[in-house]
Amino acid sequence: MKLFIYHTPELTPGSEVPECAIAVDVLRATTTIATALNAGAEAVQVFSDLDKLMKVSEEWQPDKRLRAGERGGSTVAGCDLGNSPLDCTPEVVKGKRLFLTTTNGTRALKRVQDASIVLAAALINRAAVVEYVLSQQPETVWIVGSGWEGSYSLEDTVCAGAIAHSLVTQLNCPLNELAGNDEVIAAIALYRQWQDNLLEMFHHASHGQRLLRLNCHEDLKYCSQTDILDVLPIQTEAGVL
Ligand code: 3SL
Repeated sequence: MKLFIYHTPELTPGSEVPECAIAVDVLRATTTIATALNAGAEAVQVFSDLDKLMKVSEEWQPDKRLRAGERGGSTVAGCDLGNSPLDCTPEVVKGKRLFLTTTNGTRALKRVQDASIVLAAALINRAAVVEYVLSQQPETVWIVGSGWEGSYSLEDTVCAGAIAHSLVTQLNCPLNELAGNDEVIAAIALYRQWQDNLLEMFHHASHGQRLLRLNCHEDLKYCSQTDILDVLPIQTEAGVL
């Protein structure tokens, strides 16, 4: 297995896709997706475009759908939900399809949607994702961070490092055997530095700061937990998670 980490969708190589792609947006899209599915959502369908989301979801029975939209951290007018994982309780999402658009996370998922295996990972479901990847043994794996509008984000890299750290530990192989690019080594080092203080790191990160300004303290706390949900958001043939 060769593992590559790309910090943003824009940094992935041209038209290629890997056998297995893992999209990461710890703050907060992939954390929200994992939480919604764990709480019994029927599926999560992601869109980079709001108008398309509105059009496609219109065809769905109103009591079976939830429109979730975020731009700049805030809820989009006309949507039922924003992008807070804390809103995805069983009472709200059970049995419903979530139609989700966010600033960056849904773009990362769209970029890798043609890979044979597409997963959405966050810290909260890291172990479930790693276990699945190890069971499939794909030749090439990409972890793609969402970043923020094309630039690097600390929290996605630390999550990529958490996944890479767990893979290299469980494969019990030399790091350079697994690492397909230097980003893998750097991300693991970042995770090992901060693994016991992830919430503190989120408070330093630029998007963490942005969310704190929007009073999302509890979101940061929730998103900084590791391995708390045994849920695998995986793209089906119908193109939903
Ligand atoms: O950029 C994204 O996709 C979002 O996750 C951003 S936010 O955390 O909802 O502000």
